[in-house]
Amino acid sequence: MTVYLVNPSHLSFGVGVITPRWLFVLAGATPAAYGRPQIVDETLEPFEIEAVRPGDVVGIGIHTGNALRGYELGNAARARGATVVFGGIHATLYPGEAQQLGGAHAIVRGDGDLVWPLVLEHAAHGTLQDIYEGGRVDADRFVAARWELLPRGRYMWGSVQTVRGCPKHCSFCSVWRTDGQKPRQRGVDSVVAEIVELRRQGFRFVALADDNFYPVTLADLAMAERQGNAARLEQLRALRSERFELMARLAQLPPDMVFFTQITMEAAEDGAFLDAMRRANIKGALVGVEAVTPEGLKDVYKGFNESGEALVQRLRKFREHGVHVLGSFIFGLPSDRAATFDATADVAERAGVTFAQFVMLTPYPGTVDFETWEKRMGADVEQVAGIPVTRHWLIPQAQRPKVYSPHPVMSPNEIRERTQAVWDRFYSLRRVWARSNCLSTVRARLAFVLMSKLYRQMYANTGIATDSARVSRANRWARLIARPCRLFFVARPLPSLTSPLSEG
Ligand code: B12
Ligand code: SF4
Repeated sequence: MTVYLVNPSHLSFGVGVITPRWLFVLAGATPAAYGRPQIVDETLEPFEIEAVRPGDVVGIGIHTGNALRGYELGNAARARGATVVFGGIHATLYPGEAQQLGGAHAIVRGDGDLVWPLVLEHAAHGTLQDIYEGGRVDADRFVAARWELLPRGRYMWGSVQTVRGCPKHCSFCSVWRTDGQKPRQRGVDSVVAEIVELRRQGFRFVALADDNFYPVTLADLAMAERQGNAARLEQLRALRSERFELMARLAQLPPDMVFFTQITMEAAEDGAFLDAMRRANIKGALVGVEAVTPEGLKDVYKGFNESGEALVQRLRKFREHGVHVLGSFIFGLPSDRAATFDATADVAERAGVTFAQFVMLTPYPGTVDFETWEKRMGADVEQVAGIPVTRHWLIPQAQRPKVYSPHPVMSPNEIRERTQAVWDRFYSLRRVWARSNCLSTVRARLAFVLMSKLYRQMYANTGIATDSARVSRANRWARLIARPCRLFFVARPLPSLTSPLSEG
């Protein structure tokens, strides 16, 4: 019995940007008795389904965007006599769908780390259940990724998770509902061991695949103190000091390492934390700014963010402490008006963010926004290819419309055009070149310009429907430049690198 772990994608580029972590974690959770799991990442090459034999187990992990391709693979694997198991966020949210449309014999909901060996045992003995509840595994039981199974020369960035879950409750985000609001923070040793393994192989760029790298704010500590809640205070302090310990250990790794993470803007309150990030070579972080007005922040339940001038000052703090910001802004919030677009672009510029993304409000399954939108669309919702748009991920890729939350005064087209104009403005050559002054050599500045343009090209796809000619042009372009781009990210392998010792 061969165990396949498959990351579906309808597009393959030969080279991937970030390692899909779940593949290597589930490989780590696969007992040795089943042999070496076969890892298939379709963002590199399509799955050669002909290799699958009766009795093999094919594990497929899906998020909403790749669910349909996953179902195609599930049906094909089942037709070849394999046992098909689905997992991942989308299967967790819609287990019935994978059963009805994807040929699933079983679904794993939640974390796969601990339940996967049981699923394999049941598959081997023919006692498989329909659904397994993987739940939310405690941080000290997270399974480490098996990086020795990485195909050579294929990825630009490794990915290591240090904390899962987020205490906030933004309306457009599913993380707090699926991963929970209690931060599950991994022990320092296991995180560092994985990073060392990646650097040994020549990865110097590592994405810290966290929901929120700053899980304990100063306000949380003050609140616990005010409430006289000694146990909570101690717990929060322990989490916070573990963050500092992790960063101190990262700071001892080879100086060519570059880390990137996701963090809330609250971290700007804490200069010591930002300094520790800089020393740890956490050079950049995605900060969910979302909106620049108090009304916009209220729209998405993100009242803990600042707006206006205070926002500009908060974002500047990151730069002042040597941490670059990738600002993430959302357009199409109910309170947005025509003037919001320019106002947002102004804030992004004045705040000195190094990169920015401007996305249109999209109702993702599992979010509060999705529930409101689905209810509002009602029973006689518009259909494309016979499928209601509230199940847009089931519409064949070529016909799949982009789905946006309806707006009280602007049409999707107006929002799209205005959003594109903001991308054009922020990534104009003149502005990118001016931003590159954070670097000292002309060569580095030119590389910055190239990366900015690449980023803009990859993410500014805000079309209402997917134009297949444009997609295939963009794909050819991405395939062409992906290989040389990878060389920029890799370093000489350091096979004898050892883990830095704890300072304690
Ligand atoms: C890091 C990250 C990224 C990175 C790296 C992606 C990569 N190549 O790995 C980047 C920045 C590139 C990214 C991009 C996007 N992301 Co993202 N990302 C994440 C994040 C923060 C962590 C993912 C991760 O590595 N987790 C660690 C692994 C170990 O956990 P896991 O994937 O959940 O897998 C576990 C279980 O789900 C389960 N499992 C998973 N698969 C399988 C399969 C089987 C068979 C079994 C048994 C179990 C199982 O077991 C695993 C171990 O416990 C998640 C949030 C989250 N907490 O999941 C969002 C998240 C997955 N991303 C999300 C989104 C929306 C996107 C984008 C569409 C954003 C955009 N607008 O461009 C793109 C899509 C990219 C793509 N085509 O894949 C959403 C997905 C929502 C949804 N319903 O699909 C999430 C949940 C965040 C959110 N705000 O809601 N992302
Ligand atoms: S958007 Fe960010 S801060 Fe808000 S719930 Fe999701 S992970 Fe947490």
